[in-house]
Amino acid sequence: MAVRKLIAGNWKMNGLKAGLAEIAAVRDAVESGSTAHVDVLLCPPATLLAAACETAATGLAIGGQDCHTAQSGAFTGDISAAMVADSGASHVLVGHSERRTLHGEDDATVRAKAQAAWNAGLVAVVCIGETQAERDAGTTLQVLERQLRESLADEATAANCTVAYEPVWAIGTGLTPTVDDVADAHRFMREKLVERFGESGADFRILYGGSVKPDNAAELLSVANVDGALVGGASLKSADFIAICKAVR
Ligand code: G2H
Repeated sequence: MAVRKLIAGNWKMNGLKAGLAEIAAVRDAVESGSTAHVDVLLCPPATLLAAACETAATGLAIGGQDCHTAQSGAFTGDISAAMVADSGASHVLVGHSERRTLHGEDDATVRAKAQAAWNAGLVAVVCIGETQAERDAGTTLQVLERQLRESLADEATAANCTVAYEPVWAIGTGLTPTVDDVADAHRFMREKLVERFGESGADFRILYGGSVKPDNAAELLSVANVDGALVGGASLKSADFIAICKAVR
């Protein structure tokens, strides 16, 4: 079954209230029907979640960038999945490589965060990907197999979980893997999902992320088993992000 593509924007630690105008512009593009062939998601910083949900109205989904494993408690500065959901958001990213690297999150933590997301009624976008050193060592597929196995709990379904493959060395660097490398990685992840979840493994979305831009989006998004994109830097400007949405064929 062909999976409807999702274009997701990850603003990371960028965006003040003025950035709501960019969200409004994406909403207008969605409402105009010009992106009707894809689903569109924006993940602004936590401070903008509630306002972004009000701005987005229907047709444009809003997500958080992270959540804690617990639903509440003494965790100063953290945000729970329940809080993300309470803001009106429908999705949350978990296990982004910047969280794994800069905050020491391992697969078990990522799995627990995804489960917390599901308990709060959110779709978890579970990020995985190999580092430059792992790539150089030729262990990309082993890393992806381990991260898929360990970061996804058995309760994962195509409805509550989206996988985002982001080669760490391609994030924010302007470097992208070759189309053949992307095809090999996505085919491998698809096989692993089907092996584990049966036929429904074919319905999981597998996004590609890492330096997706308007000028490379069409090529990357045409690769088999690439069911959308997770876009960082190029999601900050609505014109670029909308161009990427329109690049999907
Ligand atoms: C990867 C991606 C978005 P960028 O982190 O998650 O960022 O598109 O800037 O490489």
